[in-house]
Amino acid sequence: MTDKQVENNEVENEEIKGLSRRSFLGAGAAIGGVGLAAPVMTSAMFAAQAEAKTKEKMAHAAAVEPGELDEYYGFWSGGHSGEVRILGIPSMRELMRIPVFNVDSATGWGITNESKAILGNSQKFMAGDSHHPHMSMQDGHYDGKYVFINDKANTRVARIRCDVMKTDKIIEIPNVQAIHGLRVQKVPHTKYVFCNGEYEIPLPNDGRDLDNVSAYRSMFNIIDAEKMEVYAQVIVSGNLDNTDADYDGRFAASTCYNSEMGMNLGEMISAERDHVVVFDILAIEKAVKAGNFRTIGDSKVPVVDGTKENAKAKLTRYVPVPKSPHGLNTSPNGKYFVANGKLSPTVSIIDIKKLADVFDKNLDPRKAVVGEPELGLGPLHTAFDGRGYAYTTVFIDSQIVKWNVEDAVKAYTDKNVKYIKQKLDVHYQPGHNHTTMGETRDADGKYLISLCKFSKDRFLPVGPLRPENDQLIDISGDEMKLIHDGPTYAEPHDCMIVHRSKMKPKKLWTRDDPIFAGTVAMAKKDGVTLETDNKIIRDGNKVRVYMTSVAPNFGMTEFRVKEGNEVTVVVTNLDMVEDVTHGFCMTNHGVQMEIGPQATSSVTFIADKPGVQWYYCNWFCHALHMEMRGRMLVEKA
Ligand code: K7E
Ligand code: CUA
Repeated sequence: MTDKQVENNEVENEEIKGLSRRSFLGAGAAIGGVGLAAPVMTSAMFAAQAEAKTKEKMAHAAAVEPGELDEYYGFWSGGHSGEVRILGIPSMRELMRIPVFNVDSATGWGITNESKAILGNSQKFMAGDSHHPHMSMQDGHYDGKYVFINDKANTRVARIRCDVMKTDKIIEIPNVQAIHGLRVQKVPHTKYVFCNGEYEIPLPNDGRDLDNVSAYRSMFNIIDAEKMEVYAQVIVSGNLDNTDADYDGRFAASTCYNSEMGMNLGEMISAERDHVVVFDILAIEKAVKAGNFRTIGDSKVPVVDGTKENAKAKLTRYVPVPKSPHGLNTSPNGKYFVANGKLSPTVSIIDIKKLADVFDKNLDPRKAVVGEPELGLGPLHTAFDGRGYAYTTVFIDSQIVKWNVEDAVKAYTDKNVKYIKQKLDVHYQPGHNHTTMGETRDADGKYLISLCKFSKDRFLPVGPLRPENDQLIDISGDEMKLIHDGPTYAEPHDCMIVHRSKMKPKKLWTRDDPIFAGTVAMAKKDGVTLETDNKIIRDGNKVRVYMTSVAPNFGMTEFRVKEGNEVTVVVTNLDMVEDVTHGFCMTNHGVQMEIGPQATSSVTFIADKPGVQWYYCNWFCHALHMEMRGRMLVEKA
């Protein structure tokens, strides 16, 4: 055992004897260890856990009964699983998974022609790392229309349509590497999605300047939300992390670490201060309209210079904050940006009104910082309840800190003012947290989710790879109360919680849905009416098989092709019944897909095996679901 592990296990044992977790994790942090090693489960630990469970059960009595509906939809990112998940809050029941950057066997995402058309050139990646799901807004209120999400792994941004809960656009962002922080413009509406290119690279990154580190840059990206095109990019000094927008429609702000432009850890954390970069979106729009931009390589995207050295352009300002800040969150009253210290035990409160003076009257940017409360070790992200309180995750201390924002501002000049209201242990090491409606004007302060990176002893051990722990906390009263442990698979970095009144998902597809418009056009060319026809079109080596489905039948129970034919099967689900989804699976061909009620889906494969190949419906649809199948007869070439 290493020293760290020994200490960690001792610490776990102390916890059972009743010592506070805070003191031991604090001690672990003090010697530089974060206490991450998984403990060995002892019977005493199981007993302690059972006791804790009973307590939590009592608190949980207020949760959702079977058959009842949740009050909120939660959109969870799926981290390096590449997907998005929908949970009901407060039950924490997982309602749906939306494949985005991953390949999904159940729905055929990444397999069907419709999904490949959306994935475009990037379908070759088959992997992704989704961090930040955020919903479009109208005047600072969720509009229930889209959820946007980044792919850090392959530098992409995707859009999910909330009427059908499917991804409808995915774009690759040029000239940058690793899209990380992502938020939407809140006011006047989500015209733009803001996202950060995290890693600095040469511009263009075509093999030049490999060793010329001083030429590396990272950029802030402004995406047209409706067109899903990059509107403009802003070169910055340092590399960007998280971002958020104001409630006035003028500023976005990003945390910026590595102002040193270092290439390794030691170099990256040498300076005492890094920055929050503030972007004047209106000034950037003006610069683009005036043609004050350049383009890079083959990309046509306007690129403007927002580096620290180019201060005279007034596109950006750099607010110094303690080194390596991480989360950036706007208070729902629109007054403050809060930058979370990560390596500093503080968060920096930036007065958004004063930022106008920083840009317009040359006020010293540091003067916009109006509070820097000390909260604990490793502050990462902050959420708000709409009643003046903020909730910050402190990673190393494994806690949520509830603090009063205005009191923290007062404490900046009057050390006697207390601002911390409560510290709650969470299990363990939280990253993001999120309150109900908390990133909008409608923050209602009912629930808080703590997305804990480690579950350790909270669940039955399932091998070396453990679930994470998304904890539900009741924040409606004076005190935060932990009411539910939610194991989750890798790795929900972030979530957003929207009241159900904002959502109007469809029950059936409409036949003119743009997601399958391409397939409808192909059928039209073939003279096929999808809603009535069961037809085979032979086009040289290509065969297109059009069939309908009505539970428990495919419109075609056999079709004949030649070995080596490229076969496209198009299925139109004529069922009008809510929740009757069919599937199509061609055995031994790696082909399957979902066809929702009134939808059309298609898939293309090579019939490379002579003989009888059965296809079947793989979404349970009817008492005779097992019988819903047919034969592809493949003649030897
Ligand atoms: Cu803090 Cu990618 Cu939002 Cu993870 S980031 S925690
Ligand atoms: Cu159709 Cu199962």
